[in-house]
Amino acid sequence: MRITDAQVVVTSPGRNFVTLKVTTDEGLTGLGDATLNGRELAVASYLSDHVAPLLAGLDPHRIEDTWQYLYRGAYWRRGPVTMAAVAAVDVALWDIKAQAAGLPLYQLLGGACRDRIATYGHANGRDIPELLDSVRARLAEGYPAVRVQTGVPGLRAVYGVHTTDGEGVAVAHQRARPLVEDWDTEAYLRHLPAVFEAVRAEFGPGLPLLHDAHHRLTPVQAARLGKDLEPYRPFWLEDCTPAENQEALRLVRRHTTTPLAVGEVFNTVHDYRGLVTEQLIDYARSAVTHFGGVTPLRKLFDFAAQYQVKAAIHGPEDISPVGMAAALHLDLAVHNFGIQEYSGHTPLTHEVFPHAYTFSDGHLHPGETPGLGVRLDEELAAAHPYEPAYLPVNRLQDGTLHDW
Ligand code: CS2
Ligand code: MG
Repeated sequence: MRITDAQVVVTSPGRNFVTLKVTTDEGLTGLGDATLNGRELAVASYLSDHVAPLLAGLDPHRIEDTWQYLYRGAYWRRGPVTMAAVAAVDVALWDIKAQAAGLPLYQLLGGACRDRIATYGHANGRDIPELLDSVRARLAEGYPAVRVQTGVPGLRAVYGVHTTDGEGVAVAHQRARPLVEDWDTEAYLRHLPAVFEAVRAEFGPGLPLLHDAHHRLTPVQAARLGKDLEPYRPFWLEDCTPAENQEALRLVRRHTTTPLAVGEVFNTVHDYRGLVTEQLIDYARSAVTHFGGVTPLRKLFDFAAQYQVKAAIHGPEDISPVGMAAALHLDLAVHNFGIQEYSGHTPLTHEVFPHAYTFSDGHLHPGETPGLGVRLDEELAAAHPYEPAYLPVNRLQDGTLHDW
């Protein structure tokens, strides 16, 4: 079998997605997700200008060799744009190989280690009562675990939470310039333990509760937050400090038993190495889409397993159904699975990407369709073209731009 063509499709059925479609001379086609939220066209160009011309004529079965060719061969290794592009090729080739074998991808990864994939959903509110309603809504949808995010008294707009003027987060994503949100770390640190106390009081000790700090704390602030949350037994504290400085987590770890999760902005195993071998984290959160594909993420999870670090793949709305399906095949096959983030997609997104995976009773399953089990309705995709959109930024009360 030979690759005959590779096309990039950028579509916006509610938000932007970048998809690579690899075609072969035997009629099989494979899909890969290359969506990099807010920087989509950089990856689209990387793929169509620099990668697609290299793929024609290659044997799609040679996944490892093609991965090494694109990673080592480029000289300029790593980085989110490169690794999202490499991921799209890798996933498309796994899709083709599994279709050729007549098997769902997870079977080629060793077969199922579990029957279904536990998820967590997002609950958020401008204040505690609104958050409690949101948790209730996630539980009614069947989610077995919930991430809780709230507004902070005195702040107008906090990421992931509706602004006080009633404007939704989704609107912010569609703006031609980034929405400016505000931030005050001390106010947040004072408020969050009360949020956890209220959620525990309402829903009891058994509900797994997660929280995402979005890289906004210093090491000592993160250590204090971890300690302050300990009485409420969080499932994890995510991205507590900026991602560039992995050593910060040594200080955090020394002071708290709150489990730590990181990795959604990491691109390679090298970002994790010390964190895993020193056992400074509990969950590795990279997405297939931003880590170079199924091939390297499987290697990371196998490495992490030796240190009791678990897989918890990033699954926000900006991972397309193609990237989500790839995650689910891995989740089913790796032994050290922890939990899968799942935010779902708009109904139109599900139509543009018809898929075999299912969500029921708070659990996902990739389905039994050969390959990834996702297709692309190209006509519908073309009817919803790219729309410029940015993630928000945040500034401190004095106007200083702060960490994401
Ligand atoms: C978040 C994401 O899902 C998460 O944990 O951190 O919403 C993240 O902010 C976006 O994926 C950025 O594109
Ligand atoms: Mg996160």
